Amino acid sequence: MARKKIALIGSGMIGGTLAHLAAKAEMGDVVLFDIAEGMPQGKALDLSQCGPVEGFDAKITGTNDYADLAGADVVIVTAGVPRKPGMSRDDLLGINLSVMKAVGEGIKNNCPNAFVICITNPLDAMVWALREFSGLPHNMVVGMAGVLDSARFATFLAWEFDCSVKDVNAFVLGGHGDTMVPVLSYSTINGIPVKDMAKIKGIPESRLDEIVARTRAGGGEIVGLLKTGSAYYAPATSAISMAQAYLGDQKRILPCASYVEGKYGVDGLYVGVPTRIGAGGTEDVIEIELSDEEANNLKVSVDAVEELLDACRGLDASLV
Ligand code: A3D
Repeated sequence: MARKKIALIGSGMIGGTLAHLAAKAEMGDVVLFDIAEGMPQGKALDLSQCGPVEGFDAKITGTNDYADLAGADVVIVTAGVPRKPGMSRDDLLGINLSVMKAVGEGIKNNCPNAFVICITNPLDAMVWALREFSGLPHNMVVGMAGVLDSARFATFLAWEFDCSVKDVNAFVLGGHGDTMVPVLSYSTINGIPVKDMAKIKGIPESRLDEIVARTRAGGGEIVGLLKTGSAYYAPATSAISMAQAYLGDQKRILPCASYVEGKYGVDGLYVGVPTRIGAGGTEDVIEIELSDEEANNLKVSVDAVEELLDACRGLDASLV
């Protein structure tokens, strides 16, 4: 059987990390694409030379030509610009929307059968626009945010409870922005609800509120420290877990920005929801019961995504 082909559109900080992780896990051959000339080729050469040391078999190439993406099984999109301190994700809308147009057309013309994972911000609007521009079926285009946001939430909970991150199951819904909804009622420490664990440990609810707030602002905290860009290690590894779920038909239930039609009171939007990923792409959206407060928070988040889509439509008349 031929090796799978993983195409990475955008070869910057996340793109390069994705290439390393994909090659190291021998997910398939990797093609790094970027508009910057020489950069994807240089990273591909450098990464190829990790092979003998790390012992992986994967062909890694770099290109500026969309034709080299032909036949890709998975495409992960990070093309665009990241945040700098003082910027919100929404500040990236105009520039990254035009990037999504070029990328969507490149996918449509060269690898229309791929499973496409978008990471470019503002995520929920960009994944929607990418789907529109590429014309791929909705189940084959998904956004990565929830796995990362949940990982941030889980990290902070593990630190607070002084327990292994492996035992924390943390849950975040909604858009990937300051309105995201970390859901404590579905978050557990190996099955023990987080609120019960807090009582056992004598941790006040106000402390859990602080952890929720830190999770919401988790990306900005890293931007503020790095000063030159945004997080890349955890975003990359999160997208890799989604790609592996697709390639291995793993049927994993992961929080992803998926196309929601009818569930959660949402009609025709990409928003962060628990999603089953397998060989059929995003195969199912799981609608969980929410408290009134959680449902209201989700509505605020969904409204914020709607506003961004209206802004996209205002910028590009081909979007309806
Ligand atoms: P960066 O290191 O700047 O890489 C982006 C790359 O895209 C650069 O190499 C550019 O040359 C390239 N590029 C720009 N325009 C095009 C184009 N038209 N076609 C192909 N390539 C192009 O950024 P990064 O890797 O740190 O971040 C990439 C994106 O991910 C940004 O939009 C971030 O905001 C976003 N991001 C999202 C999350 C989520 O959780 C959703 C987390 C972290 C970053």
